Amino acid sequence: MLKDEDRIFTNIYGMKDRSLRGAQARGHWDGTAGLIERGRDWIIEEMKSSGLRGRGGAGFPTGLKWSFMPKESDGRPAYLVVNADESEPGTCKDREIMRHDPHTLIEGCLIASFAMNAHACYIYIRGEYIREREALQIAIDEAYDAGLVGPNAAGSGWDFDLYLVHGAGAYICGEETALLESLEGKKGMPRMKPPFPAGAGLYGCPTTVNNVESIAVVPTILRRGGSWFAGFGRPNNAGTKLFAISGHVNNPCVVEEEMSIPFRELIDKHCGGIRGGWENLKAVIPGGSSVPLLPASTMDEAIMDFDWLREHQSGLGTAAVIVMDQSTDIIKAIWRLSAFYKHESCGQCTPCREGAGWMMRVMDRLVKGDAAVEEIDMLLEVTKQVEGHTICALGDAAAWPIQGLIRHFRDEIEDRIRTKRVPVAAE
Ligand code: L3W
Ligand code: SF4
Repeated sequence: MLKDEDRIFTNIYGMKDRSLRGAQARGHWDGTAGLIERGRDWIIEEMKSSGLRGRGGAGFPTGLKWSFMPKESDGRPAYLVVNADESEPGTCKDREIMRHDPHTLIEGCLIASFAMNAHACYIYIRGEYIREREALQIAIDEAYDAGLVGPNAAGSGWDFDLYLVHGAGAYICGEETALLESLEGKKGMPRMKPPFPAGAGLYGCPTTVNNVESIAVVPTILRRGGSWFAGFGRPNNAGTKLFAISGHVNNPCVVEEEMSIPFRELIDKHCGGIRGGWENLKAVIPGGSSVPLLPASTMDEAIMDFDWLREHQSGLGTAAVIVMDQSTDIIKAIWRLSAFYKHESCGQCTPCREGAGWMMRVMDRLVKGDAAVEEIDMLLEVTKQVEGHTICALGDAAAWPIQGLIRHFRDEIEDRIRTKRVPVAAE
């Protein structure tokens, strides 16, 4: 288990003073100018050596992403955009950072912006996060008042402005290019990639989009060294990580742990075990609603990191761990996700727009057992027509949960079709 002194988030439970004074007393904003003085190349190399992989779901190496930004300005300004549009069902880790540890994020914004030659950073926060927006704005104002942000930020010689912008409740605005469209004042619809944002992002300028947690860990990584961070977890799965655990555990929570922690240890140490005991576990969605579920038998051995979960046909995603016990109507649970993705599809590409509705309508009937057994394979075929054939990852996200359901719970679907016995809650 991670020791307290190795935790980056010193106030994730909100028990301490989140103001600037409190944050500084816990070591934040310590020697920030000195880190910046060491220069861009040093910062980017240190981030590469830390092994940090993006915490927003895709796990793309952060240092590598930063190195895609132009080294010298070609006349266009560069931007850092922080994706705080945390909307993936089950995911509530960035919320805790913004509520309780906002200065960790703000200091990270300054250092990361400097590393990418950006004088401006936008934090795009989901519209529903009203309290988080208030907490973050108070912290940004404090940082301006203290000279940590603004001209000659933190005495570093770097002029830096930080803007907090809020969305209006669309899940798709968490997709990085839809987010940029929204920031530009347009309808939040994903762009074709390439070009990636580093080549042409906000207002057509070089832009890096990073998740809140990815940026908030930067100052501590640089203060302690990339090799310190790389010392946690397994190779290619480095660092400490926030896990948001919800569902049928005794104590749902958000906790910072070592990457690659066994699933059983995570649940026993931090959540007081599974409701009704381990034998009552049915299935787990280990990384937010977009990744396929895994049955209890697989979770017995599970290692919570990118590679183990990928090798077992799931993913770490946002590390939002949704635990379901035997009382769960698993078909209805996945139907609910299908309804979500259908609702959130922006509709600009046909496989997603039509496929998401089609999949949801078949799921509607499967929940009631009102289908033919052959339709299970037909549904699977539709998920394969959607997967990989769309502009953004929402199409995959609509397909994968259904694939996981069929892979692991086909018997249960067939049984419902044959017997028409529907759990009371599913009616
Ligand atoms: C330059 C290249 N840049 C990739 C950059 C790219 C992006 C990052 C990852 O989706 C996933 C999605 C959700 N040159 C590059 C390059 N990049 N190749 O690297 O890119 P990508 O395309 O792998 O992923 P993505 O489109 O950013 C993110 C999944 O995460 N997810 C969670 C989503 C929800 C939240 C939330 O609520 N906070 O994040 C869970 O699984 O489904 O698959 O920056 O530009 N050659
Ligand atoms: Fe829009 Fe869906 Fe296409 Fe993404 S995959 S661009 S959400 S229609």
